[in-house]
Amino acid sequence: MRSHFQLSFFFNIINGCHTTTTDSSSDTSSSTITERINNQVNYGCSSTSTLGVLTHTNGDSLRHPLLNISATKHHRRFLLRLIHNSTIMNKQEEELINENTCLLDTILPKELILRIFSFLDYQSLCRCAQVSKYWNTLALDGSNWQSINLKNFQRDINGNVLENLSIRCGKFLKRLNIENCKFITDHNMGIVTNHCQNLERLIVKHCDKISNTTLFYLSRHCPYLKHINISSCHHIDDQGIKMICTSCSYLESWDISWCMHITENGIRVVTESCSKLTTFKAEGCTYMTNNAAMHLGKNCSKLLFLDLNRCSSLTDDGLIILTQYCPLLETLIIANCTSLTDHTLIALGKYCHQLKKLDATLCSQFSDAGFLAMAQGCHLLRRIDLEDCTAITDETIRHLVDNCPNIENFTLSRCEQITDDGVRYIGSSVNAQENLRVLELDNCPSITDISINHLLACQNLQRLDIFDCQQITRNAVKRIQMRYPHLKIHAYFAPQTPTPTPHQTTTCSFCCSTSCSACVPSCCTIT
Ligand SMILES: *[C@@H]1O[C@H](CO)[C@@H](O)[C@H](O)[C@H]1NC(C)=O
Ligand SMILES: *[C@@H]1O[C@H](CO)[C@@H](O)[C@H](O)[C@H]1NC(C)=O
Ligand SMILES: *[C@@H]1O[C@H](CO)[C@@H](O)[C@H](O)[C@H]1NC(C)=O
Ligand SMILES: *[C@@H]1O[C@H](CO)[C@@H](O)[C@H](O)[C@H]1NC(C)=O
Ligand SMILES: *[C@@H]1O[C@H](CO)[C@@H](O)[C@H](O)[C@H]1NC(C)=O
Ligand SMILES: *[C@@H]1O[C@H](CO)[C@@H](O)[C@H](O)[C@H]1NC(C)=O
Ligand SMILES: *[C@@H]1O[C@H](CO)[C@@H](O)[C@H](O)[C@H]1NC(C)=O
Ligand SMILES: CC(=O)N[C@H]1CO[C@H](CO)[C@@H](O)[C@@H]1O
Repeated sequence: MRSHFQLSFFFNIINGCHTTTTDSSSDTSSSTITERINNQVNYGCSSTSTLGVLTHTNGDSLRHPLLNISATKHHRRFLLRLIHNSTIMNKQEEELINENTCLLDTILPKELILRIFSFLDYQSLCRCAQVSKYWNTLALDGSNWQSINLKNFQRDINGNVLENLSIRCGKFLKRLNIENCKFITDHNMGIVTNHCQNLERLIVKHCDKISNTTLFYLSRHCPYLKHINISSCHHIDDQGIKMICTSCSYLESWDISWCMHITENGIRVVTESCSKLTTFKAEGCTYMTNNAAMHLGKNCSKLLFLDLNRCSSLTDDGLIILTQYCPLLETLIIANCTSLTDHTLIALGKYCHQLKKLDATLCSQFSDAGFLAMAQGCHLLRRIDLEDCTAITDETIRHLVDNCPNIENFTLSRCEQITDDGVRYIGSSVNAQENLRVLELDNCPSITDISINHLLACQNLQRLDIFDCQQITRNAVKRIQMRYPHLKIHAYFAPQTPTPTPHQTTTCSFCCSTSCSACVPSCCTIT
């Protein structure tokens, strides 16, 4: 009900913005307003954008100078609300606004109200826009609309809404997320890019109608683009990649996951053009070959985040070169890259000393020896996911716990060779006792209540997954829960299946009274 209300509200504002705001400031005058703010009052803002738009820090707004200007208690509370709790206003607060708008309008100059509005998300802005004509103008000032996320409205956003919104935001818009907005076409994006030439971050994941042409428009109009996310856009291919790469020189983050038409060649173009690349996501890309991985490594040595989930063509050869050239790598996801072996882990230990997160789910060829080599080089690991690494034993746990003191989240689901000894290494490590937050041990059939006892030492554990560990009893779970009431435990106890014993007593009724073997089966019940 509420969200429906807000949604229609949102559309009214977007659709009606030209008619309701007869005195609405044009793009040029709104930019002079913000320029004036910039020149006259700089409230400890960390940076000023190229546009002259104020960008605010998350600094302590409790000590915001605005609170000094409007000294009354009433105003203080109201402003604090606006600054801190922007999403939803209740009835009382709305009344408070109504009571106080006039007062505020006279106390605060336009620039300061604009400044307050810059803290609000767009739903709240739309609410403020309904308060009065004056507030409407200010709330819809383009400077307040630097970031728009339409993901939650995906089913309702059609091309016109987006076009109108982009006209409203103009050059102020920097971040646009239209994930899953399936009605949006290349034509709409042409209008958007034309009006919003300062776009820095664009997510068009799953926008099925978007093709090469949108990338062409971006290349023509949006030179400041830094992050582009075209995940699951099936109509984009190497042609589009080439266009955008030749003109957007600030690109540092790419997501081409599940783009089935982007080939090794397209990836090579990305890597050769974007030397600033720090984030690259290519989930499920069959064309992410060893060659592509080598290009990526050799050309993008600043890479911090790399997601190669399910890139099934990759082998050690690609990963070894890649790791060699990317010493800054902090996050590596190689889940379901099933051809990789210990050589990849050895290379990681040798070259990637900054590694903090590793997801090696389903890398079933990784073994204890590989993890020893990796752990000896990657001391900063905080999150490690080894689900379905079926070849590892307790030794891997020992190497990791001994060498990586910061491990917070540790996943060992379905590592069937893990025993209580492995869990003992965790429980007896001073670092793990202090740092471990999440431990997933589900489907490890050999661990028993002894493991739970070892874990009693991990005082900061927040979640423990032990479902489908058949040898763990309710009592052990109760014990650790008593010690740590806030610990989330995911345990599941299968209902006791009666194990058929050779000496079961069989009673037969009706048809036969004595010898069971002689009974007609349908009239026998086992007790
Ligand atoms: C977009 O704006 C135009 C011009 O103001 C208006 O006529 C139209 O109804 C709007 N469309 C939508 C869907 O918002
Ligand atoms: C607000 O006023 C108080 C007292 O007048 C002063 O100490 C403080 O520095 C002011 N805060 C800001 C952010 O200007
Ligand atoms: C934010 O506002 C809502 C609704 O008025 C209220 O329930 C919530 O407690 C507020 N949160 C904070 C942190 O003030
Ligand atoms: C991408 O653009 C090229 C050239 O403009 C075209 O040949 C190709 O068919 C387009 N691909 C898709 C999937 O639309
Ligand atoms: C692309 O967008 C999706 C959906 O918002 C997000 O899950 C993913 O992390 C994004 N990719 C990058 C590289 O940020
Ligand atoms: C792993 O990849 C294979 C194909 O490459 C796929 O069939 C399977 O579903 C994937 N597993 C997971 C858990 O993603
Ligand atoms: C560990 O998991 C918790 C809870 O899911 C999460 O908040 C935290 O960011 C994770 N830590 C790392 C290093 O991924
Ligand atoms: C600019 C740059 O470093 N280009 C290199 C990209 O990678 C290839 C090999 O894969 C090199 O030949 C280029 O010199």
